[in-house]
Amino acid sequence: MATKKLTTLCSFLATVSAGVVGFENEIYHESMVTVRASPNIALIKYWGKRDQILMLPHHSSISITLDGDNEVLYGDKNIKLFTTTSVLISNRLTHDELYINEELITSDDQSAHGLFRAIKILRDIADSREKMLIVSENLFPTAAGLASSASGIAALVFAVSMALKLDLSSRQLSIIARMGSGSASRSVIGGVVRWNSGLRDDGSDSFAQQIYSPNYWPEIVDLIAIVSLEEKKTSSRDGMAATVKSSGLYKERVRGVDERLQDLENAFREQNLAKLAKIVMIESNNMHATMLDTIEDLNRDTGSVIAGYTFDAGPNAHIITVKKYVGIITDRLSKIEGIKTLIMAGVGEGPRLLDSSDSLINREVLKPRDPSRAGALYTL
Ligand code: 2P0
Repeated sequence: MATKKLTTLCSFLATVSAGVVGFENEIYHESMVTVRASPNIALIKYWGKRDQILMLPHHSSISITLDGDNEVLYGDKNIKLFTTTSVLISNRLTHDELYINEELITSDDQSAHGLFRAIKILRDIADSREKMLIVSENLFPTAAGLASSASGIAALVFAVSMALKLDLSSRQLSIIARMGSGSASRSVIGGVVRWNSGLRDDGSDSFAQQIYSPNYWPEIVDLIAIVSLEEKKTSSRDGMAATVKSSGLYKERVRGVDERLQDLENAFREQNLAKLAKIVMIESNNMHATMLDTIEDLNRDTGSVIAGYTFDAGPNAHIITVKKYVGIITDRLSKIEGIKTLIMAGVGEGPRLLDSSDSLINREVLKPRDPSRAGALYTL
C-alpha cells in the first residue's frame, strides 16, 4: 500500500486536533503512543450500507468534527468530547489486552467488533504480531447518540498505526476506520468533512476528506442539548439495516441526497447560516422519516411474530395481537415508563338496542336520570 510522507501525517495531526505523546524503548523493543480524537456530528447523515462487510454507504455524507476542547454551558462540567487512547507495543507483553472505560474487552464482545477488526487490518499492513496493550477512555457517554464509536475507533486506528510506525495517509486511515465503523471514517479528519460513498466494489474510493478547515468559519458551533444519557435500544447498525430492508421512503432519500450535499457545501462556502440551518433540518427530518417508515422488529426477542403496532393522530399506541400473547406483551409494556393505562379491547359489534333500564332519561320527571348512575365521564 502506498504511504505518504511524515509531513502529511503532521498536517493531518494538526487538522484532526489529535494530540500525540510517544516514546520508544530500544532495550525492550517497545513503543507507546497516546492520542485523542473527537466525535463528529453528521449534517448530511450516513444511514444505510450497500455493502455490510466493507461498510460501504449508499450515499455520501458530510459532518463537522467536534472540538474536544468544548465548554459545558450548564450541566455536567466533566464532559469532554474526545476519546483518549494509549497503545503500548512491547515484547514484554504475553498477550493482547484492550480496556475501554476501565473495562477489559474480549474479542467476543460484539460492540467492540469494529475495534478488533481495525486492529487486525493495521497489524496485517505492518506484518506485525507483537502484543499490544490498549487503554481507551471516553469523557462523554458511550452509545448515547454522541458518536462515541466514531471517536473511539478513530483514536484507536490513529494510535495503533502510530505505535506500529505505519506512515499512513489520511485516506488510508479513513478507509481503515471505516472498516471499524462507518462514521469513524470521518472522525480521523478535522474540520468540515465529506465521506464520499465511492463507486468501486472494493471500497478503495470510499473515504473521508476535509472540505473546509476548522478555522474556515470560526463562528459556527454545535450546542448539544442532552436529554438522556441512556444507551440507545437499537444500534445504528441494526437500525439502518432495517431501514434499507423495509422503508419504501429510503429510495427517495437516496435520490435527493446529492442535491442536499451540494447545498450544504455551498452554505459552508458562503458562511450562510440561514441556508445551512434549513438544509440540516430538512436532512435530519428526512433521515428520521425513513426511520419512522422502518418496520421496527417488535418481535425480535420472541423469534416469531406476536404483535404489530399502529398509531392514529395522537401519541397512544395500539398494539394488535392475539389473546395468547397478551400476558407477555403486558409484562413488557408495564416496564415502559410513561404508559399510565393499558386497555384491552376485542373486535366489537355495531350499534345495538339497549333495555329501557339503561335509559338515561327519567320519563316521570322528563329530565335526565341521576347522572351518577351513568358512571364517571372522562374527557379524552
Ligand atoms: C452519521 N449515524 O452519519 C449517522 C447519523 C447515526 C445517525 O453513522 O454500522 O455507528 O458502525 O457503520 O457509524 C451511526 O452509525 O454505524 C451513524 P456502523 P455507525 O453519523
